Amino acid sequence: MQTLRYTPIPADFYRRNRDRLAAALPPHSLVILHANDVYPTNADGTMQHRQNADLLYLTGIDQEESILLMQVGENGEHHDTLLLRETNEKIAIWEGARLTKEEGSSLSGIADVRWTDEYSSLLSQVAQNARHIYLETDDHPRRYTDVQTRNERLNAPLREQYKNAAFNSLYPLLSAMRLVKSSEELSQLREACRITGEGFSAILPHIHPGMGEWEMEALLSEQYIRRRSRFFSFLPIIASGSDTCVLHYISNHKRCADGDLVLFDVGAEYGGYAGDMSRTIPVSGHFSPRQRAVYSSVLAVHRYAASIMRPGVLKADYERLVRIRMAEELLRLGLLSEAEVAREADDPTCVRKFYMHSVSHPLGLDVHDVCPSNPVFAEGQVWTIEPGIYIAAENVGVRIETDVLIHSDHTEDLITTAPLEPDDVESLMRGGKNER
Ligand SMILES: [Mn+2]
Repeated sequence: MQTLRYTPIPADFYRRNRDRLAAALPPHSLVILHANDVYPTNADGTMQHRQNADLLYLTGIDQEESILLMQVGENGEHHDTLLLRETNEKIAIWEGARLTKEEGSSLSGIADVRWTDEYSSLLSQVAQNARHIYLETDDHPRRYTDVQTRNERLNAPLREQYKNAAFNSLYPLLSAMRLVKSSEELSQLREACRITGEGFSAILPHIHPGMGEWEMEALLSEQYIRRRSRFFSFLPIIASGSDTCVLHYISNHKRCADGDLVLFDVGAEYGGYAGDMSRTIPVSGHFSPRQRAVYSSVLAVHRYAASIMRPGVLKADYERLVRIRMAEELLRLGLLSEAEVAREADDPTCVRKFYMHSVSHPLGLDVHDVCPSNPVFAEGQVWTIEPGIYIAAENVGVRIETDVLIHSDHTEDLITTAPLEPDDVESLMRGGKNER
């Protein structure tokens, strides 16, 4: 299906991903992967469909009720079947036609495409012979929900039905694969990051004291959607004053008072990939001396983190080194004492009073993308770098976040379209008007 909104990744990428997954599986494995549900709201309402990221990664199919079956043979050769929801007259009139078999095949590179009404009979044929059955489980360490996913619900009876097969999770394999980005993914991520920064820079000249946080959100969404982003890649955080210290503030309902900082943690989604950027600005257009001091400390920690994010470094060691560097800045700002820092010089947990989160997470199809536990940095990975200092007693919260691609000897900032230096923030906010 032709989409003019964004350029899809060619089918060869999805074919390669399935080849690599199959090569990692033991002989006579069966992979079963379902689309995510369309989640209900109230009455006859639903949320917008959000595709299962692993299914998207292996097929490129962004449609509800889709299913991928992969039958792996003796030597990694595999036969793949894509099952799609068939369009009927009612669907065509109310929702618009769904993918044809030909469209499904050309997007995914899978030759064997069928309608979902064949699923039960096909599954019972192929599952009988499988020695290993690989299912989707969401093992993200921070996942917390009572809601059962479509994969969990539809796969639940299989363990009883196919007692001779060994059941395994796809999560460790796919999270390791998804951590290193291909050139096709990088071009989508670069575009998501470009839009994220460029849209933000475009609204800076229009920000002034008294403006509502929601009005900034409205300006930003216009900038993103005009640039072909489908929507924000996560609920945008636009927090002024005391709420700059609320890490996941999303109500965006206050007017900004003169002298406030405004913390933006926002991202545009492009072609299924997420941008994720934080910038902190003075709503008046000028940082106070204290705000500038805190900003400069966060920026110094940010630059340090980028300088030590190198292939071969253990993520946990990197986080610890950043905490040590952060302690220096918190000392300089008068927020911690020498004694507090000296007590745990190797890993000063006292910094947690003013810096409560970790500095980096992987980025990709998901904003907090999947990765194996205890990851090691490597070339081709994309991570955020987002230190912050939050001083609730002073209504000063500053977070600065960029998205970077790891190279052999440096990290490349993918968001070059938004200012980092405090002078550049102020100058963009003046927007050429020389009011100073
Ligand atoms: Mn982030």
